[in-house]
Amino acid sequence: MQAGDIRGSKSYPRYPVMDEMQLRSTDSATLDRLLETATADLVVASNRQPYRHDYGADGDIDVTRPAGGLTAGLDEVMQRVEGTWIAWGDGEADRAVVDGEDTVTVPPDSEAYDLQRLWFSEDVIEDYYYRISNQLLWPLCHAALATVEASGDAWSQYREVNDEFAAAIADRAESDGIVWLQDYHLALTPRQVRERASTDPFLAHSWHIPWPAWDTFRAAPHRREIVRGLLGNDLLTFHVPRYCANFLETAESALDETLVDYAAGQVTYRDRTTTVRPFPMGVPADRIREEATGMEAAGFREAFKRTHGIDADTTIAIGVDRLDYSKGIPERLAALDTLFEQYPQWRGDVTYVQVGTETRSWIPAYSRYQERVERAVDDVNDRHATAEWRPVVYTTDMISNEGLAGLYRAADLALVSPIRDGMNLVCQEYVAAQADDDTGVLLLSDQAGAHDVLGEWVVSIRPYDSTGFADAIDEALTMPTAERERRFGALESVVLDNDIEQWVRDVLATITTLTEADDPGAQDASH
Ligand code: GDG
Repeated sequence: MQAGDIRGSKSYPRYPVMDEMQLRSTDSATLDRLLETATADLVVASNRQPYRHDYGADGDIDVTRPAGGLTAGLDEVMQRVEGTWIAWGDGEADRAVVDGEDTVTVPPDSEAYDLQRLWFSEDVIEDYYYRISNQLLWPLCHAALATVEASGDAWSQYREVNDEFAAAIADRAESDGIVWLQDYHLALTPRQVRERASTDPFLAHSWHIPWPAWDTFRAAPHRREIVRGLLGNDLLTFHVPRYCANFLETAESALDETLVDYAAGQVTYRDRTTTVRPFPMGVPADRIREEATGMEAAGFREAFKRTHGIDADTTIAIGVDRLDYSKGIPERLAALDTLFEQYPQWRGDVTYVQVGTETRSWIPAYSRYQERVERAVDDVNDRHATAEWRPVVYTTDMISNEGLAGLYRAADLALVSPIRDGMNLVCQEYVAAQADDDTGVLLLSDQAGAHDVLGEWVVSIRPYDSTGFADAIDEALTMPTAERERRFGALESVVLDNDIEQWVRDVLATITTLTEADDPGAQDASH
C-alpha cells in the first residue's frame, strides 16, 4: 500500500504496521517487558464482559466465556498483568457473585484479575445499547444511513451510561496508569474521564467498526459531541488506514478548534493531542488450528454432514456471520443462484453452508433481515435442489468453537462478502483452520477491512455484483492446485504471524512509546 492510496492531496504516513506485516515475528519477551513496565495498572473497559454468570438448570451458577476473539485475547493479557476490567454485568447471576464493590475475581479457577460490573436497567439498555449503539452509531459507521434511527431522547441515556463507565474508570485508574477502552458503545467516556479531575491516566481506545467519510458522519445528530468525546483519548486505533484518514477529516470538519497533522496522524483539540493509528486485528490462530485438528472438530464435521445430507465428495463452500445487514448474506445467496444458473456443471457438486447466528433481533431492521435471509435460502433451494442434493444448508445454531473450526476445515472455499465490515475475523479464522495439506480458497469482499491486508491473495469480490461474484466462485472452484497453494501459503503466513496476540502487543508497544515520549524519566527506568 502506498501513502498516496489513502487520500489524494494530503500526504498520509506509511504505517509500519501495514508495510512490515510479514516481516515481523512473534516476540513474547517483548510483550512480557511491555506488560511489566507499562501496563502494571491496566484498566480495560468494554460493553461486553469477559465472563458471565448465569443460573444453570439445577440452580447452580455457571460461568460462560463469550466466543469472540477480542475478549479472549484481552483476557489473556489481563491475566498476566492482574489489572481491572470494567463491563456491563448482563448475566442473570452476575450480582450473586460480586463483592461490595461490584467486583468478582476471574478467571474462576485462577482469580487473576478484577472484573468490575456496572448495572443497567432494561430501559437504560434499550436506549444506550439497542437505540444509540446499534440503531444510530452502527449503521452510521457502516454508511447505512437509511437504516439510522435517531428519534426520541435515547441519547441522554447513552451519555449517562458512558459517564458511569467514566466514573468507574476514574475510581480505578492511577494517574500514571493505562486505560484501554473498546468500541463504539463508549464514544463519550474518554472526555468524561478527563472532566473528572481526580486522575489523568493514559487513555487508548480501539474502534472496531469502520469510521466513515465526513460526508456520511455529518449525518449524526450529535456529531460534535461524539468527536469531542473521542478526542479525550491519547491514542485512538482503527483497523485500517482508510478509517484513520476518515477520522482525521471528520475531526477537522466537525470542530473548528482542532489542529490536524495528517502526516503525523495526530489531532490536537484544546490542550490534548490524540494519536490516530491503524492496527488490523487478528485471530487466535494457534488455538483455532489446534481445534481444527482435534477429535471434537472431526466428530462435529461428520455429524453435521450426515444430518444435512452432504455427501463425502461434495465440494463445500462456507459462510459464517452474525445475521447483520452489513454482512451481505442475501447478496451472496443471489450470487449462488446466478452460479447454478450460469454454470450448471456445479449443480449437484457444490453445497454452500451458511452459519447465521441470531443477533440484535429486538431491532426491526435485524428481524426483517433474518426473514430476508431465510427467504433467499428457500429461493435458491426451491430453484435448484434435487432429490439427492441441496445447494444451501442453513443453520442458526450457535456452534462450539471446535465445531466451527471443523466446519471451516471441511470447506474448500469460504465466501466472505460483507457490504461493509470494520475488519472481519471470519476470513482469518477460515485460513487458520486449514491444516496439514488444506489449501482453501478465500473469496473476500473488497469492502472488508481485512481486504486491505489480505487482498493480494484472495479472490476479490464486490458483494452487489451477482454475475461477477458467480464468476469468482467458478474461478475459485477451477483454480489450479499450484495457484491455490501459492495463494494459501501467503494467506497462512500473514494470518498466523499477525494473530490477536500480535495485535495486543502492537497496541501496547505504541502506548509504551507514547507514554515514554511524554515522560523521559519512564524511558530511563525501563531500560
Ligand atoms: C466486529 C466488526 C471486526 C459467529 N457465529 C458463530 C461464531 N461466530 C463468531 C465468528 C467470529 C465472530 O463471531 C464474528 O466476527 P466478525 O469479525 O466477522 O464480525 P463482528 O461480529 O461484526 O465483529 C468486525 C470485529 O468486531 C473485531 O474487531 O472484525 O469488522 O464488525 O469470531 O467465529 N462463533 C462460534 N459459533 C458460531 O456459531 N463459536
